[in-house]
Amino acid sequence: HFDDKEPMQSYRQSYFALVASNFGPMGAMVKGDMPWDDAKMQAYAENLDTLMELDLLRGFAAGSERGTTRAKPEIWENQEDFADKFEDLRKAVDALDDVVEDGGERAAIARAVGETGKACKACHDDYKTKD
Ligand code: ASC
Repeated sequence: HFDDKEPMQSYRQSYFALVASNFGPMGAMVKGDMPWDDAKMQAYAENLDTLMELDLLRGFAAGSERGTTRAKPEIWENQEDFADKFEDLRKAVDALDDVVEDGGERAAIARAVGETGKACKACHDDYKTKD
């Protein structure tokens, strides 16, 4: 069944894989671990913005707890806070997409990437196990 535990775990893990494969290279460009490429920066920002329109919370439906994943049980005990943190990520990505789309300075893009990374981390700190 599509709403069973394992399909929902696969749904959210696939979602985060897409987020990470777009945000990862943006972070790498900011850190100088990858050559800066404005076109790539724009494409990844646009992808992230599109991903923020998807319903992540469906992937954390009741009954889809942990299993072999790194999702902490606290997610299902603090659903409002969890949803708020996802909303914080959406806002950070929105600001990041704006600065990239506007052809912002690298320093401004770097700041927005940093703020987005903080939103990722705030949720991981509370709701994702270390390994
Ligand atoms: C990434 C990634 C994360 C976040 C996090 C930010 O690129 O895969 O989970 O950034 O490291 O602190």
